[in-house]
Amino acid sequence: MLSNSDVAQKLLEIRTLMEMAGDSFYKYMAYEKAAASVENAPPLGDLVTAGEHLKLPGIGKSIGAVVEQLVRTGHCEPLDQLHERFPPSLLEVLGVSGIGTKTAAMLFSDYGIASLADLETAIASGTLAGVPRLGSKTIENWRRGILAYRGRQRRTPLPTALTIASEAMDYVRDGPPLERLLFAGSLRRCEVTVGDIDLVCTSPHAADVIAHFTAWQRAEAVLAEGPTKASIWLPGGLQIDLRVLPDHLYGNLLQHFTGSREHNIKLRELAVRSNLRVSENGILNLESGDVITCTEEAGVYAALGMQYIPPELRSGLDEIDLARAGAIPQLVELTDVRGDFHMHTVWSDGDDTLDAMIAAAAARGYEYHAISDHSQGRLRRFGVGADKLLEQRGLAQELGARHGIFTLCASEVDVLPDGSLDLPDDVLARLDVVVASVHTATRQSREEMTARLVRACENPYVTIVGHPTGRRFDASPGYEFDYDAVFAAAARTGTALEIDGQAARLDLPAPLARKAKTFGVTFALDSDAHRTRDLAAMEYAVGQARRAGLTKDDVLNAQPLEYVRAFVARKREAA
Ligand code: DGT
Ligand code: CA
Ligand code: CA
Ligand code: ZN
Repeated sequence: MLSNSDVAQKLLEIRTLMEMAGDSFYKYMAYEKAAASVENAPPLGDLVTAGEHLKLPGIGKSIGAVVEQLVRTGHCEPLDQLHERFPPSLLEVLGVSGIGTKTAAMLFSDYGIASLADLETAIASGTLAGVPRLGSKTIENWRRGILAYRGRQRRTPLPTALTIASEAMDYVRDGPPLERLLFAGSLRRCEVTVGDIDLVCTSPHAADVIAHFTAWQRAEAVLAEGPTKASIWLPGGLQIDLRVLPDHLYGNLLQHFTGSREHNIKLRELAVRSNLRVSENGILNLESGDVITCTEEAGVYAALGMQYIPPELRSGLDEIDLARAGAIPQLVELTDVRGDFHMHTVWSDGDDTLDAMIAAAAARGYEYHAISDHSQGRLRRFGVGADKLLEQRGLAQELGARHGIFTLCASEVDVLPDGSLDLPDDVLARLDVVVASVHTATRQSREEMTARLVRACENPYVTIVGHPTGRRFDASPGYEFDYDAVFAAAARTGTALEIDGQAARLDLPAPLARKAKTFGVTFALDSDAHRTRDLAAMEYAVGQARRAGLTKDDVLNAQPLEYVRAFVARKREAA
């Protein structure tokens, strides 16, 4: 059955298509009012059953009948009729700024443009050039509008966005003198994908900084440009917003543009109760008229009577209450990380040699790390089987000693469909650490997958379950299983769950890690690097751990090597 907001959406669609069809203002506005009314009504299913929906404001007999049809069947006559005239894909065209219903109707009737893709093709091929009343400037604006629309539809993975943000920041720093520059928004909060990149900057030469920014060669279009802010588009549709203010406002500016929107709304609501108005321009005392400006972000939180809240926690959930109670946890930091349990070499599917990976891990300043090439598996020709693994062990220890790091001998074993592992116990027993991951038969039923992961946790040799949900941004939402059952099993058996920092994975996702923590789970933050430079993905694992509210105590590889050894031994002895 359609929800209230689904019904409201359909009513708005009718409204728009009616306008396109040239119906009168009063006729189509009635649908807009009805949509608003439905949105604010109690659940429509109940109302319709009782015939009460006709009592809602703005819903008379005829629209009432449409609402009833929608609720009961998901369809309705007016919309079906309108769809015979205009394809649903035409609505996308209205998402382009500068194109209204009249223009969309004209583009459809005169040029057969029925979708955004059609419009893009028509612009690119010059079909629309020379059409009366469509100047080249209008068409150029549409082209930019399409870029903007596509950008809004598409979110960029955090690692990609961080790379681009740092390139943009390097470029901005190369320009007119500035004081401070940092990325804000969802990127700073370590959200796994970002809608756009927000940069905040302080400089006495705002206009010059803006002019330099919009002149960046990599910008495909300048979307907006004002004295203190600008937005540009990069090829592929990623937007970068830049805001420049004087340095004494840096704390206010950064706080405002870091968000989240929900966090800022809650903060503002709280402030209003003390007669304070919070914005990027300072905190205004509505009684005295005084403005508190903050050179540092912590000053904003202090002025509002609370503890500093790290960006990763600014989700609008419970962080403001915690901060007021002084109960914000001391989140784990990159510098707390003493090792990395998950990395591959050319022995399996990695790109770099054992020596190069060990040297690179040592260069990161780790105390220990594990080489965890894939095991042979039934399905992997490139894996490291039992014999090769024992050969690797001696070599790895030697190389580790040479590079000044403790190299643990590990394997990333496959968890087979029945939950058993693809290396025998006597081989596992000779490893320092075992990472067990699901790589095959990922479409099992929820029950089978749950049992499979629980069984993996129950295996005394499994130290860590690798990338537990299997989600990949480029490929898969991950397999389905009963999270609670697996978290409980991990906690009960002393098995760590991984937060895999690999760009495409970020798995466990932060909301699940937050939940797992409530079960008492221990976490392993890993890079899952397949080449030396990807060891830096540890940063992303830490970011997700922070979003989950994890502290150093929750993280196995934030502990000394003896602790890790004891963690492994405890589980083996318990069996
Ligand atoms: P995104 O870009 O969709 O991944 O998410 P954000 O959080 O980066 O959102 P964005 O880029 O629209 O704005 C960045 C932050 O700036 C946002 O989290 C809060 C603040 N902000 C920007 N515009 C507004 C506004 O109109 N109202 C409020 N309350 N906050 C705003
Ligand atoms: Ca943003
Ligand atoms: Ca933005
Ligand atoms: Zn792996």
